[in-house]
Amino acid sequence: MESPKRYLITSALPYANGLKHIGHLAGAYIPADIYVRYLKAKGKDVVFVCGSDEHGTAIPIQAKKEGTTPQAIIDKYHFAIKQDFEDLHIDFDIYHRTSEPIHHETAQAFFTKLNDAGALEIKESEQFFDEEANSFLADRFIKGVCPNCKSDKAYGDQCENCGRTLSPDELINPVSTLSGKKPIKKKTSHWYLPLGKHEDFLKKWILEQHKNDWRTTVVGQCKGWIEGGLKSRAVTRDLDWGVKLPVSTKKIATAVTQESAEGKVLYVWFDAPIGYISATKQWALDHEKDWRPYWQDADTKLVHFIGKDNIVFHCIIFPIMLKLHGYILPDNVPANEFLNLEGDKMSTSRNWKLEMRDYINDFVKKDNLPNGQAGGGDQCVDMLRYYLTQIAPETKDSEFTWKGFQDAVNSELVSIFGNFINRTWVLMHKLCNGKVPTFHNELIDDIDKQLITDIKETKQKIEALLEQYKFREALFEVIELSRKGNQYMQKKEPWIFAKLLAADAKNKAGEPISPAEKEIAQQKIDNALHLCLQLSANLAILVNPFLPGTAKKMLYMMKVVDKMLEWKNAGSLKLLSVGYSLRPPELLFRKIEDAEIEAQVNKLKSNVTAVADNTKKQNAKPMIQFDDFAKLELKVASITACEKVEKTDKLLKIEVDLGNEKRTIVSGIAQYFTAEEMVGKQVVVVTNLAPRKMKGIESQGMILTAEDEDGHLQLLTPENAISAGATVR
Ligand code: B3M
Ligand code: ZN
Repeated sequence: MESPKRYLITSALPYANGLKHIGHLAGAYIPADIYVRYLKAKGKDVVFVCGSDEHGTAIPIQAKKEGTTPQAIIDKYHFAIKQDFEDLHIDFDIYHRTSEPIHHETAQAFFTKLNDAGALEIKESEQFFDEEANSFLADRFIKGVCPNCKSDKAYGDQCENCGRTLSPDELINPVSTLSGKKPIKKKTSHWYLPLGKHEDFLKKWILEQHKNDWRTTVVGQCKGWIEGGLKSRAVTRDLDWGVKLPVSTKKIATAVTQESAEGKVLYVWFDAPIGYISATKQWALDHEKDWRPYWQDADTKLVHFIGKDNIVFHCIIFPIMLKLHGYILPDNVPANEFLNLEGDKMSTSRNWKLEMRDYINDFVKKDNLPNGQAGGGDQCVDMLRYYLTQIAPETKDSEFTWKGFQDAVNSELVSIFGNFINRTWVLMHKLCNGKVPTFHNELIDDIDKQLITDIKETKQKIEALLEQYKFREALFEVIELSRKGNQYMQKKEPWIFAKLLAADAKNKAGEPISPAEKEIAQQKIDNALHLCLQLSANLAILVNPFLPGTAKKMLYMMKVVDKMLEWKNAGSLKLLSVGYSLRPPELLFRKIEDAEIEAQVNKLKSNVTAVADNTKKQNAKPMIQFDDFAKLELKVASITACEKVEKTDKLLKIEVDLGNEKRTIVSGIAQYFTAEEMVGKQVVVVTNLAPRKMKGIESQGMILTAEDEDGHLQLLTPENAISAGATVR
């Protein structure tokens, strides 16, 4: 879309269920922020929206973990995440919340409009249900083995390990995450969005229209989805946390009764993207603007910045919703791949991660220097923004290493960019009295001309790259231009001419330098520093979208106002007026010391060890020899009868068949299994355990179970049926 009238830029709404890490930051927030800063420098009409995603099963699950309410969780994390973004200079125009009434109303109205138009289907089906928790098991309330990668970290909506989007029915060995029990199936009605009906539209819109301007990784994923056959997707859930299903829904009467809308909420992935719309509405209210053109006028360019696990929602499902509603479609969805950390995937459960908050505490806040100083807060923010952009996973997964961070800062920011600015300032104070020197046109040479061309071309290159969402390469061009500045200085050698100006300076023939020669020497110095200063001003403009704190500091050193940073000024060689006096040099960046890097790597390792130790400690028992193990007699038993032991909560009396003998076993598992469901099961029994009496019944063995940290309990059952009495070893 060539020069649209306005822009609406969105970053994925983070779940308010925990702090976010630098992988999120690099994926959906820094690139969006760079793009928005660039557009704003161009004077464009642009609104940058984001906010917390406060619905879905992730929230009540976290509440359970922290022993508190979902409301307390979203309040805690919404403000914490918002603060982290602010601290890292991610400058949203609004950071909204999906728990706000304006969002609930917007999402409900959206649903009603689609439903009234007949765009949704209502179907009754059997869904997993947890009898103990009295809850249907959608999304993260159900867990199992991933059909794709076989990891056991797959939820009813997505596999944590391979990222594949799933439905509960696809899970192998599904269990409830609420009780740890095997779920039953129960009938319920839901509203579905029939994606298949929109296949032709998607094919044309993505696979034809956008096949060249969208990232290949994004088009590739969409192609896979479309060609794999688009199934209808439920857009409602039986849950009590979320946006309530609007009961005014006219269509209810047709297929289901009014009651079936009760106790239902919108699926989190139905309401969350509508969060972009409600955020825009709130922003418009706050600024006395009209929100409608941003979603309704075809002359608006909508761009969604996300991570690759959100592609299907932003490229397929939400666009269908937008089209059905009559809103504009995204012009691009520059999704990023994943960022790994020190050779491994980031993982919350293993604590292998670097949260934004960690970096803020250890760098941004720690130095405690005023913002202006090298190593002060602003500069630390820019060091991270720099490295995360330099390694942005734009085309494939990439990796954050602390050594890489140190190298990027020390050998690029400090040694190339910072060094150029510093040399320029030091020399202009030493050789030009701290004032912008004149440029003597008659002395212009090819080296000067080349630098001028480089400045102008770099601006164009960066612009073209940013328009294509190639942030890594765009940033590279900025550094490249400062490298050229260093090379220019090296060729011009103003310090050599400075020597000629000394009172007793002699030329090669050993004769005193004439006043005319001295004048030429000064003019050559002037020209070199004049161009270096104009280049510095250009660099401030070009670096501003990426490293705003650095640009701000450069403005301070140049004693100029923010207006200079307008993009249209880039390429100009008249940014600093001759004779204008500039502030003394200050370092833009500080070096990262080896000790800081070591400390971070150690911290990471000890975090993981702490988690592992904790797990170990819980299970630690002294080492045994094989003979000790061989003392156990373990056999497979078939359960033939089972009943609850009277007047107890926990005990089941279980009759088992061990092939050549029958036994009675009393087991404390009545809170996990009903007597009925035990019958017919095969279990593993310790058969040589000394009998003991419980509630007057002699227990002649022990049934083996597995229990996880959250107290979820499972029986150990052979994979396939086997003869009763089979030996276990
Ligand atoms: N909260 C998922 C995520 O953080 C989700 C994004 C919503 S964007 C509308 O990955
Ligand atoms: Zn998987």
